[in-house]
Amino acid sequence: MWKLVIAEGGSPWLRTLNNNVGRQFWEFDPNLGTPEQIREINDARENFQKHRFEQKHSADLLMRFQFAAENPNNVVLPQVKVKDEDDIAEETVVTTLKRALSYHSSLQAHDGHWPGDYGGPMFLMPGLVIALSVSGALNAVLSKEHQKEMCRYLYNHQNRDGGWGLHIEGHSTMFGSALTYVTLRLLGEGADDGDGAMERGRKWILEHGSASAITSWGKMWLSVLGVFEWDGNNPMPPEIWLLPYLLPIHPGRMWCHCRMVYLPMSYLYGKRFVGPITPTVLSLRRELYNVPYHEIDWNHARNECAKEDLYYPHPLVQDILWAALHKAVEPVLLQWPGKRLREKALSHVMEHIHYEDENTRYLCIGPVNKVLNMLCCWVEDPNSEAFKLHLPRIYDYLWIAEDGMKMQGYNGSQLWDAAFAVQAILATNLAEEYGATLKKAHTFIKNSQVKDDCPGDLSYWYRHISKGAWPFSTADHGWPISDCTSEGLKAVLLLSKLPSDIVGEPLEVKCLYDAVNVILSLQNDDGGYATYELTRSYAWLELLNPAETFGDIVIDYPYVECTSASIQALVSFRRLYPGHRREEIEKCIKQAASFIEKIQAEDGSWYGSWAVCFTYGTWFGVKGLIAAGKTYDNCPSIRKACDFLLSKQVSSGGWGESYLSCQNKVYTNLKGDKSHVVNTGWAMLTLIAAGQAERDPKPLHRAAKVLINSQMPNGDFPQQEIMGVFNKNCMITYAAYRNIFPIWALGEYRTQVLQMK
Ligand code: LAN
Repeated sequence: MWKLVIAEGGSPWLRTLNNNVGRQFWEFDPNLGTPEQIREINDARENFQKHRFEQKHSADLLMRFQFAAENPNNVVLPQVKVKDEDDIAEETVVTTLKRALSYHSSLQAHDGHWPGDYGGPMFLMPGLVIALSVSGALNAVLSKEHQKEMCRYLYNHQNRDGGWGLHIEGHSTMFGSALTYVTLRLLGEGADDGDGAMERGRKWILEHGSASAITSWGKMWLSVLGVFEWDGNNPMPPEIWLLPYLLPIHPGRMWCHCRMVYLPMSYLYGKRFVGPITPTVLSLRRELYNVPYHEIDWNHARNECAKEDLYYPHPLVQDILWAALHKAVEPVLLQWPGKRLREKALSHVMEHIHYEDENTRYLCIGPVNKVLNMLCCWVEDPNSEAFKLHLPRIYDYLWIAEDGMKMQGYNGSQLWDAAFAVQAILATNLAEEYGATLKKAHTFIKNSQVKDDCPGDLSYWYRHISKGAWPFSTADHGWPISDCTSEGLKAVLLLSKLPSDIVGEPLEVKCLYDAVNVILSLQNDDGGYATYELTRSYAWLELLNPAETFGDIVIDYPYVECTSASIQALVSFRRLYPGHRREEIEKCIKQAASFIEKIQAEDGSWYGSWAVCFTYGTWFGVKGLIAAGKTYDNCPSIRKACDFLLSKQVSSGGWGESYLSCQNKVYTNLKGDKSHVVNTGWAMLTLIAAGQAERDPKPLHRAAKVLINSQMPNGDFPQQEIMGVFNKNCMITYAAYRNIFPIWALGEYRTQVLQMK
């Protein structure tokens, strides 16, 4: 049976700063599990498979089964339901909350964090499997059980039409389909395996323009594997790193995720690296195309892209630029004396790769650059220590649920979830009963703060300060993020107000100051906040975004979420430490608030970029303005936002926003105007914060009824549609949200609506 392991190392090649706090990975132990437990898992798998076209999101059941077995004494109060929304008794809400909190506490790991599934995107696992295949490490790293579960996952997420999407709920794309097909083949599946699934996959690919119409990132992976020619790729010259930083296009000015992905890609491109040409590779060259491989027009393939994949089509400037680089510049750089420059650029790039590997304890910033960096280390030296140091960190990115084993979008969402969970629990006013949970979470948050800046001259490495920041996942990952720092700071400040015999010792004041320093340092001139760094270049650079499936990747834009979280954190801090950097904080809050007002849409909403989307963004927009001292009565923005949300309440009383909102930037209900517990939670939190209870509590009662009645017999809430998003177009799972936001919203409902009656 599979077992989730927490905060453990287990490899001499594993680097850690804090004893692996927050680390989560799955291990297979053939001797584990009673027959009943194994049956329970198999039933869940079967059930998922059976309903996979209606319910595409798994419910993270393997982890839940494990925690249930570890907490046999977790008492659950009897379930309560509401019939009449006009008469919700406080007792009913309190019972619902206690049931939800006991359940959620039972999912907390011993190091204080809430582990969970952070899957969703379908384009991540192929990178891992291709990198491991070409470096010959596949079977050493991924056991037969791993590979079996990965195949299960890929088959489970095949669409009805035979293709695979960009993410689990998405329509079929060439990027998803060709890469998944290749991955299944590399994992040992035959071209006709899977009860016709492989054949249907191939058919989808061949009918939609074949693998030559895959997106640029797909072309790169297929080239590494040897089933696509490097000549069919647009140039990614490593020399760009040698340009002066003054130029707006310098990669040091790009969004760190973009920069960190194109860094190793430029190495592989610059080297024209191709893995060993095996029989499977030769066979794939036949399976993936409509014409014989040697007849493919690679120059034409450079700009081909299936229409299903095109979210951000290349503007003409790009085509001209890539053609010029491809035809005129590359030939020079591939021959002496241009080759000398190429070599210099490659070694410069490799230096940066090693720096980033070391300073993330070989986790790297995300799943794409993790496997690319790992492969670059192998290409540089197959026997290198660097490659060995990469291997144990692969498991940090893998997760298993009843739909199979997936590769996650990060090494988890540990800090983010814990910071929200603390705020949610405290909102219920039941803190004392859940003191043990809060204490553990507090310890976790304290252990996850980033203690130091990266070493060396930060500007040489294009790194911002990190000392005092909170990361999204773990301290070992270590990349500082504006809103993670803010949510982390908000959580520890709230906890510092409670008795330390209940929640543990507060964080040292100097650590709070460090966090504030990070937040202040991240404000842009226009008052807004981007994600990891200051905005370093111009929005027009997006014209050069070569990734057809993603929007807004080239620079780090300011976001309503990041800006609002920063205001909230600084306001909470100022209340407790009014003397510290007073004027700077004052000014920062003011400018951030006017930035938020400025970016509000005409209809009163805010577009959130990191979850779906108008309900999420509007929650942040309103919370930020209220923290900055605005009210419904004195601020038209808040009034408009409330009207907006009220106009989107569905007939059941909840809110349900589809992921299509993000892509199309138009509010879209879920199919059948269904409500979703997470959207309902955000909308309630927003309206309650804006004083809806005093004006007309009826919409809040209706929403509370939806949440109460959605609770499951064991205290859990149902996993509904996928809620996270990035780069406008790709969805990502936030498994803890289904518990956190109903708790938070019902908590506020209890204290701000019912107790105010
Ligand atoms: C994340 C996860 C966390 C998220 C929040 C903190 C929630 C947000 O408020 C700010 C942005 C941030 C940090 C974020 C940015 C984009 C990420 C890193 C991700 C969604 C997780 C995965 C995604 C990353 C870009 C995926 C790899 C794909 C590429 C296109 C490079």
